Amino acid sequence: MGLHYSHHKHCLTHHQSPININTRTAKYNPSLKPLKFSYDPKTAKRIVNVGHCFNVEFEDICDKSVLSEGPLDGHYRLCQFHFHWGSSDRDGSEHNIDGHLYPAELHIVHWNSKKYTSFAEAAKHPDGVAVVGVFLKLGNTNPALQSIIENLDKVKTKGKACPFTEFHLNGLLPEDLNYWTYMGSLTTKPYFECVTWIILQEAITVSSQQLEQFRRLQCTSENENPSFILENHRPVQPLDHRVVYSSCP
Ligand code: SG6
Ligand code: ZN
Repeated sequence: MGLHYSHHKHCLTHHQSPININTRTAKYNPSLKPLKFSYDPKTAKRIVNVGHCFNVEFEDICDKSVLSEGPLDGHYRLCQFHFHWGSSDRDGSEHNIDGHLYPAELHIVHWNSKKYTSFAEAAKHPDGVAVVGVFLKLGNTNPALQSIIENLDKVKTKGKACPFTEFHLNGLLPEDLNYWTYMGSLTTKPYFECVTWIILQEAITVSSQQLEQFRRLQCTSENENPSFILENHRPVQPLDHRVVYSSCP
């Protein structure tokens, strides 16, 4: 008798991110609550060039800036946000919507401070991390984004950081806070399956010139031959048996 390899294959779970979101098969879940963003501008700390993108870091030693409600149980503490973009304005987002890519995607990263004591610990658990994804579509210069972009000159090369305080992160959120949600992973190494993804349905705008500034950042250190961060988005992963829920019908 042969072994049932196909059975074995189905036992492995693959809850990786990003995914393509099919808006017609996403399931409306009336028990999903509206999201509650409580961000304190004072917790913004610094911008760091991490080589494959730049992170805007927040002080996360206490629950001053938190995300709660929505699909979440308890509150999740804000620790950083970053963007994914592409080598041209035609692609760049990680999540796809009905096979369509946006030119960029903002990820606002939070960790479960009710259950865990640090991001590193939280990332080892399926309920450890919550990431809010916001799509960027081509349009007018985004003023909230401009204050970040004006600082990118100071973090041109890998490893550089500059202070960045008093930032109103709410300015990067769209008006309509309806969302899709599903369980997935970090989109970079170590790809831990620890993320409750919350993808906002309404996009914010970015200008082509602003996207160009992202691509001027270098993935190389100061003393190396310059090479640029032209793109940093992971391709979509299989949905498998997962369900994507929508907060609105
Ligand atoms: C970016 O995404 C960040 C990096 C890491 C990664 O590359 O620069 O800090 O973030 C939370 C974390 O480890 C994965 O985060 S993501 O899944 O939201 N894209
Ligand atoms: Zn990301």
